[in-house]
Amino acid sequence: MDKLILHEDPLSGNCYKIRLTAALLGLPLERKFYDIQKGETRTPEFLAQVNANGRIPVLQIGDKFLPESDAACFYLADDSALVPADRWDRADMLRWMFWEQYNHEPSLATLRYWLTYIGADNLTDVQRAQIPGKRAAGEAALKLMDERLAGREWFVATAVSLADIALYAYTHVCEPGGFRLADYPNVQAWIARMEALPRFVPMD
Ligand SMILES: N[C@@H](CCC(=O)N[C@@H](CS)C(=O)NCC(=O)O)C(=O)O
Repeated sequence: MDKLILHEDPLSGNCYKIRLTAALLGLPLERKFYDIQKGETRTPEFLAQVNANGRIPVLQIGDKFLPESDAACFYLADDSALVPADRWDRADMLRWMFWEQYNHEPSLATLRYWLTYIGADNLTDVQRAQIPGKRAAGEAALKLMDERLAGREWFVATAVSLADIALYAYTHVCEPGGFRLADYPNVQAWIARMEALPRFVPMD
């Protein structure tokens, strides 16, 4: 495989997904850091060379740049056991990854970012007005995860896959966003299983 460079901000769970995938696969990854709070992903250089969408993570593979965390995880894991061989299971894995991006990350990750990094006192009125809706959506997402994990170890089939990695990234750090993991015991047990995986690395 070509040299891999992760353009990232270590506070981002989306970036961590890629780092965790590489670690579980034993793939070396160089890291290049940006501070999103200082707008470092919005400079003309970044927009021209790394990602015209102005966001991290971006996985650089040789001279190619791949934005979108779940696409980057897929690139790394495509030929590994983190992507199920069975056609149905592979589609089921993608189902959970798309759901993570549309229903899970926009509530759990956003509330963590707003309340931990921006700070409740610095939010705009528009952001403050969105908190109850995002809290309800996050609780609904955690409940759905807890129900899915009843009587099973992993989100898809019987082995850890990219679906687990994508969902773990912002679930295990959701409490500063105002969520209570103790209300979701199956999710808590799954978090412990993730953290016991060989070659697991924690978020910075
Ligand atoms: N869907 C994208 C989301 C990327 C994203 O929202 N990145 C955030 C950090 S997690 C970012 O770069 N924010 C800085 C900005 O928008 O200026 C993914 O999964 O990679």
